[in-house]
Amino acid sequence: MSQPIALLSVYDKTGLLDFAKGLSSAGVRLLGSGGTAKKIREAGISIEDVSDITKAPEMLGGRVKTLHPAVHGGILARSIPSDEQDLATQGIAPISIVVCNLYPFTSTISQPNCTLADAVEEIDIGGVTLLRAAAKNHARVSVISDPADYTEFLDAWKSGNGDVGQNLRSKLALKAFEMTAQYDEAISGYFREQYASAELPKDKLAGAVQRIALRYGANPHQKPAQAFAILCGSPGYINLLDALNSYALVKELEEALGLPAAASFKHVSPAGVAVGIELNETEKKVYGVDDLKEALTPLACAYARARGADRMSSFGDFIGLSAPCDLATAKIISREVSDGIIAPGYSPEALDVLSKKKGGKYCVLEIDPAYVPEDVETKQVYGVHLQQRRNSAKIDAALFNNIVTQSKGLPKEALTDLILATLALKYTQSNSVAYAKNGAIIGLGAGQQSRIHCTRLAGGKADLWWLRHHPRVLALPFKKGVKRAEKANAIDLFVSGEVLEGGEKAQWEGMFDGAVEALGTQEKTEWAAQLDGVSCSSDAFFPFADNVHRARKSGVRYLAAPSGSVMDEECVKAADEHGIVFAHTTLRLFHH
Ligand code: 93A
Repeated sequence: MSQPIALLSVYDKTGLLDFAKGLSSAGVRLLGSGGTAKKIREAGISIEDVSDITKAPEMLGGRVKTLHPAVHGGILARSIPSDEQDLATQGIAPISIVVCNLYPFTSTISQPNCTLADAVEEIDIGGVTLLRAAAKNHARVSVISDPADYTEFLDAWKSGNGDVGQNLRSKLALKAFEMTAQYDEAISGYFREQYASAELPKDKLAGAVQRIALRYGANPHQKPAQAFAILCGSPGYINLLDALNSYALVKELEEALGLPAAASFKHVSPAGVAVGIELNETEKKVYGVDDLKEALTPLACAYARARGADRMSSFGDFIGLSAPCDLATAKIISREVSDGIIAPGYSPEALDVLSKKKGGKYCVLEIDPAYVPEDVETKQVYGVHLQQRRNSAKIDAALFNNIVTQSKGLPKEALTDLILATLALKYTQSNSVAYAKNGAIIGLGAGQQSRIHCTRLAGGKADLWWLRHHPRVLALPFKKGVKRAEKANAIDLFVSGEVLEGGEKAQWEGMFDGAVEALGTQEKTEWAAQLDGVSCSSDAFFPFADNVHRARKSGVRYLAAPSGSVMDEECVKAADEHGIVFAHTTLRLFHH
């Protein structure tokens, strides 16, 4: 049998010398492209140049190195007489091993100063052809595309006396196919951004745009990295999860209700979501925007409401806006502690304000409003890829047609709130229950394993939200200079009735001019009784009627949940007892 041949052509030369030495001493004849052969030869390992077998020099400044029938004939030939005859006629030797990794396209285009010409030069042609050819012929040829596989391959080669076995060849081929698919995806994504989105303001993007090399393994069709540009800062993993979920939510919300929408996300669930309904004077105070110089636009109202639902949870939020960010909205954001924002555009003044936040590190993402996600989404957990269709269920008025209680009336405002609450659940970690009023989420219970815990958690938040409207809260005599986040904290302690002691008590009292008397139980009960007309939605059926009773305690008058529980009848009876209007939907909305 003739001596087996390995062709080596690698950009990343990690581990190359040990591997070449190992192959050589296992009796493999080595062939290498220019730089690869040089490095191996300089280490004292014997290797021939590819040009020795092609009888053609590398040309076009390296654009043609390995593209030649002597190479690809040697790789693609099957172990069948006609192929072997062809090789013999042409004087080509079969190649058994291809070792190749590609020009670093992704990291090159991630450089802020990368030009189109730089990107073009980094498109590897010959290497991709080597990988695809060898992977195609994995019935005979081994393709090693990752230095991490060198040791395993060498061990298998030695123990199998030159035959690593079909299993390993197949595994290596799959890896190579994944690698070239991912590589092509990065290239097409780059050019899509360059040529397909001419409407994006190039001056704003020039130099500032970074492309993120998100790894998706075997899923070449998934393209979130090209959906948006980074105008400022650098998002982390959870930032991106929050950004993409929050934008999906606000986009759907604006489509459903015809109003600009905003979401304030934390840990991949909304802390608040709202649409742009005007704020009255009390609400302006509750949401801390009564002193804003700019007139509140509908989008600014939406964010003020979203941020004000649960100020404690929204601390350090990631914001999603359905419409281009304007100055008033940016001004509200600039005063809050926040991690980042995603929106389908920014006015120049708004971008100016936001890009100064956090010493220039505030994360500002601009999503392409024309971006349409793939129908199938994929998640990798513990090395396993899970695929499902995107949850494309439409949430509109028709979902709440089936009213199962004696009370039937669903006013327009309540319908808006039910759509809002239900849409929020579509993007909230399950189990989840949401309460809404005046076009805003006012309490949301996310990620609880028990439904009643969601209902209580969300109800408790709605209660605190309502207590923050209490005249005694609005009149709290804060000293000058107390920061917004400190105020939010102090108000939260005040309305939740937390008993403070020692230093914590002194610190709390130190924020006010004069003594502040705690809210009494009676005062709280009387105030709570004034909350009514709240809408509440659940992402799955209520297993017991306790949920309905609890919801009513926080002013719920309109309720929506899927049917399907053995206790459905009990739940409807409980709703009737309280005069609640209960719509049975047919839609479960678990989200993870
Ligand atoms: O410019 S190329 O697309 N033309 C080729 O024919 C070719 N063949 C291999 N680039 C080509 N390669 C790539 O060169 C490989 O994918 C590898 O990344 C790199 C190795 O070059 P060198 O051996 O000169 O360091």
